[in-house]
Amino acid sequence: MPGPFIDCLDRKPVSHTPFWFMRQAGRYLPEYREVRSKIKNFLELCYTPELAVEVTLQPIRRFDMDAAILFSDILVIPDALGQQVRFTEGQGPSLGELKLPKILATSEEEIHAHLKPVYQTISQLSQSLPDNKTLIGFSGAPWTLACYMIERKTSRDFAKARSHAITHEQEFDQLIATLEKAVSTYLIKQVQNGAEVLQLFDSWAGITSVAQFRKYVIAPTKRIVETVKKQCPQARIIGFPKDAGVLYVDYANQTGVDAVSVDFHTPLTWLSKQVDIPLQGNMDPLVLAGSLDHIKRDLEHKLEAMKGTPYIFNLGHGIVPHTPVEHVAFVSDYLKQWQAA
Ligand code: 1CP
Repeated sequence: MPGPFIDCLDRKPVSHTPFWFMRQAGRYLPEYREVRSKIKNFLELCYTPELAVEVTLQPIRRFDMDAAILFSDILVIPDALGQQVRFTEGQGPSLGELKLPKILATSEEEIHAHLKPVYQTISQLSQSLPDNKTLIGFSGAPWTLACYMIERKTSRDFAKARSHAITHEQEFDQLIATLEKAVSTYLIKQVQNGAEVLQLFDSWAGITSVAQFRKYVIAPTKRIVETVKKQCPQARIIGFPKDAGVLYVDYANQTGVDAVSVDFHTPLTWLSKQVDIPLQGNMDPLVLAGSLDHIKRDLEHKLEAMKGTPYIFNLGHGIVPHTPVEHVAFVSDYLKQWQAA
C-alpha cells in the first residue's frame, strides 16, 4: 500500500488530503533542539546517520504526517564539491572561497563518497518507515546552489551571483553543468537507497530575469528530471521554483516534474487552472505560527478551492522556529477529519 501521498501524486482518490511541512524537523520542536544542542556544527547532524534518522522521524511520531523528508541540507552539495560549508548560530550558512577549477576537477567518486552518510540515512529510514508513509529525498537545484556558492552566504537578492551569471557567463554555465551532473547522480542514488519522491528546492528561482529563469531554472531542471527518470522511472519529482510567479506555468509545463510546490503569494486556484499537475503547499508559515482561527480559515479556504484537484497540503516555505507545536497538531487533526466530514 503506497499511502495517500503517492496516490495523490498519481492522481488517484485519497482518504484525506496528504500533508507534510517544509522544515518539519527543526527548531520549533523541543526534541530537535535537544539533539541539536549536542552537535557543534550543523552539518555534522546531516552526516551522522543515527542522528539524522532520529530527527527525520521526530515530527512523524508527534504529528503522523503522510511523508518524512530526509534530514539534510541543500548545501551538502557545495560541501561535497570541496567548497566547505559552515553554519554559524543565528547567521545562516557561510561558504569557503569558490575555486572553480577545483570544483570542476572533483570526481564523481569523491563527491558521492562524501555524501555516503546521506545515502545511509535514507536506507535506514526506508527500512523503518511503514509502507503508507512516503520517504522524500531532496536536493537544491543548480541555480539556487550556484547562488550560495558565488555569494558564499545568504542574501536578500543574491546580486553578486546574478551579475556573475551575466559578466562571467561561460564560467557560470560550467558551474551549472557541474551542479546538474552532481545533483542528478545524488538524486538517483537517493532513489536507489529508498527515497520514493524527490523534491528539487529552487528557493531563489524568484530573483532571476526571465532569460535566466529559462536558462538556469527550467532547462537544468528538465535535464535533471530526464536523467533521473531514465534511471529510476518509478521516482516522482516535485519541483519548487519558489516565487516564480507567472513563470510557474512554464516551469510546470516544460520541466517534466510530477508536481509543483507553491510559495505563499501565488494563488493556488489561478495556478491549478493553468497547469495539469498536482499542486502542493501555499500556506504562509506565519499563518501557521499565528492563531488557530487564522489557520482554520486558511485551511478551509484552500481545501474548498482545491476540492476535486490533486493537492498536497504544505506551507509555502519552511516552518518558522516560533511556531507552536499545537498549531501543527491542529492542522494534522483537521486534515484527517476534513474529507470524512
Ligand atoms: O541549526 C539548525 O538547526 C539550522 C537550521 C536548519 C535546518 C533545520 C538548516 C540550516 N537546514 C535545516 C534542514 C533542512 N534544510 C531541511 C530538512 C528537512 C525538513 O525538515 O524540511 C531541508 C529540506 C532544507 C533545505 C534548505 N536548506 C533550503 C531549501 C528550502 C528553503 O528553506 O528555501 C535552503 C535554502 C537551505 C539553506 C539553509 N540551511 C539552513 C539555513 C538557515 C538555510 C537558509 C539560509 C538562507 O536564509 O539563505
